[in-house]
Amino acid sequence: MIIDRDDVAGYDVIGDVHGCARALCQLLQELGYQEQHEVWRHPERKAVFVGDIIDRGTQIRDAMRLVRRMVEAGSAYLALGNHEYNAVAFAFDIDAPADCPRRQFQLRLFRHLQLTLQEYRFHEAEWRDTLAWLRQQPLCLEFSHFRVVHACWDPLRIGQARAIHDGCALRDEQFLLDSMQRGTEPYRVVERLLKGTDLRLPEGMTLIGADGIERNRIRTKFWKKMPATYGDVLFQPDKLPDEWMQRALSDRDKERLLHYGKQEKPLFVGHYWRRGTPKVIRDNIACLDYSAVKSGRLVAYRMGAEARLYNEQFAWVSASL
Ligand SMILES: [Mn+2]
Repeated sequence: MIIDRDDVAGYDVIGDVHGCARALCQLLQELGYQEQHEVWRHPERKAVFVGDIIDRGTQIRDAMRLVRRMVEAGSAYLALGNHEYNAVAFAFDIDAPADCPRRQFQLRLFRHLQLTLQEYRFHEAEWRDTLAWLRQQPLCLEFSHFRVVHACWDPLRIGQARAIHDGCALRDEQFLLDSMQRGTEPYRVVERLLKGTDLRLPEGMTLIGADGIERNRIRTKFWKKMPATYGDVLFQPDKLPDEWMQRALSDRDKERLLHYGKQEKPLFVGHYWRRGTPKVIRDNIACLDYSAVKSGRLVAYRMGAEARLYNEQFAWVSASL
């Protein structure tokens, strides 16, 4: 979705909320927003959410309602995260037989959605309505001087997403169905935009993450020019053993990676579970996910009209409220 005609003084881009509604209220207040008639507004600014409003936290429904009200009232935008995608996909056309590959795909999403489904269990109609609303929201946002996507800006995949309802691609039933099938273009669009680039670990190697899940892939940077080793591109909280960090990338590995150029518009992402004090990755890339929920921070970046990003523009609250 392209937004070039907003009459505002600036935007407050907000990282993964993950059900931390109380922290979100506190952050909005610190940014100068006020709640009027159940909608948080700023007299001259708008908020932009990078996605992942649901799952993990304890006030998921409150967080979702708050964000939806802001978007519907025109005081915020939402770009979908992989968790919203999971919720939409999980619930879509669930009558397929259990042995059909799409149903298998949907069932694998369940473990991520348990807390959300639990909070909505006595609000079924509201949940269905929320899912229908999420399907109308975009997978990426482009403003005149900056961009927002949950995990990775890949021009090819962004173009494919935009070709369908101006980036609100989940509105399209066939896109949504195909996105649940490995190897299709919609599957690649969703994976790339909402989960980023990754590399498969060498044959037989796996890594057990802090979340206890065993993986054979690592999340990677999509902005590194001419990387040589796994260590050059690793971008996730779980470390690799030293000898893997120094391992050379093969030509095939390099083909899987991307390079977001230094001259591109500033880009905001969430998704990556950062730790510590928020700072920019580069003067045109900032990640706003600082692990809200797990005693991390809920982070915003106050974007004005400037063409570059600065550490001084971050604001945050502790999200272990
Ligand atoms: Mn997230």
